[in-house]
Amino acid sequence: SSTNATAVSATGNHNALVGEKHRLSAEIERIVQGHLKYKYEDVSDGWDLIHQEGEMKVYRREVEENGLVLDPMKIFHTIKGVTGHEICHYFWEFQYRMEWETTLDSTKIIEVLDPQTVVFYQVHKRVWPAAQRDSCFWSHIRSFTSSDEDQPTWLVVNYTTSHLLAPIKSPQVRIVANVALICETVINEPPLNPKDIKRENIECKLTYVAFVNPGGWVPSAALRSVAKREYPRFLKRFSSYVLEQTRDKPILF
Ligand code: 16H
Repeated sequence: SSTNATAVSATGNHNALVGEKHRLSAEIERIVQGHLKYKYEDVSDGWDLIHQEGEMKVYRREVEENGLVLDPMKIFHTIKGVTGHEICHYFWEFQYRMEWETTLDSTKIIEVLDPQTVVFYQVHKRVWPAAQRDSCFWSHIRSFTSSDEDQPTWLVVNYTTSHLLAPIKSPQVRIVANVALICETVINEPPLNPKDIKRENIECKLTYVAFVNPGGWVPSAALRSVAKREYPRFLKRFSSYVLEQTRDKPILF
């Protein structure tokens, strides 16, 4: 292992080293690349704009399979005063989760795969007239730079996985999901000295995509109205949470 390798011991995996391959590495690579490609897909065809509020635009594509609603969601938002790194940091880190999530009863990390990848087990609040849901997913955070001038793009992907520490216990129903938060940072009127960049000069352009199979049975109309209400609510609450957390802190580029 190289010198910059950092051992993560908080949850007991002493083999979680930076850049180290593990059983999910290949899958993570494939799913991350898929999101990056899909991000540039146009929403003019087949997507309905179901909610617009300030800079936020919420799109939905109606998809049903065997009477079960699988509508993909795609949300665009621009948040002034924060970076993509900050947005992704607060979305990915376990310690902040219950401060902005209002749709969960509980969350826990059941495995640390590497310093950028953990496995979560979450119990969701009953938000619709059906059985309670839980979820088990790997959550991966990453940044990459496309050119030298650009600010790095940050992303978090949450993708359902099975895990020995999270067996499915009926009547609880497992949600299957593939969710990505992709963030680009824009610097407006950049000062000559990068040290002089102020929060008023920065904004984060984010794309949030969710493919969610709620599992079990849920009445279509109820699920669609919950989704239409809850996704915008989540993004509003989460973005004001990040603004509040970062306001008096140095900018995390
Ligand atoms: O992305 C959100 N929260 C993540 C952190 O808690 C977890 C989420 C996820 C959910 C299920 C399975 C894996 C991963 O990425 C914010 C989600 C806000 C969603 C509110 C909408 C609820 C509408 C009903 C849709 C079906 C429920 C599944 C929730 C996504």
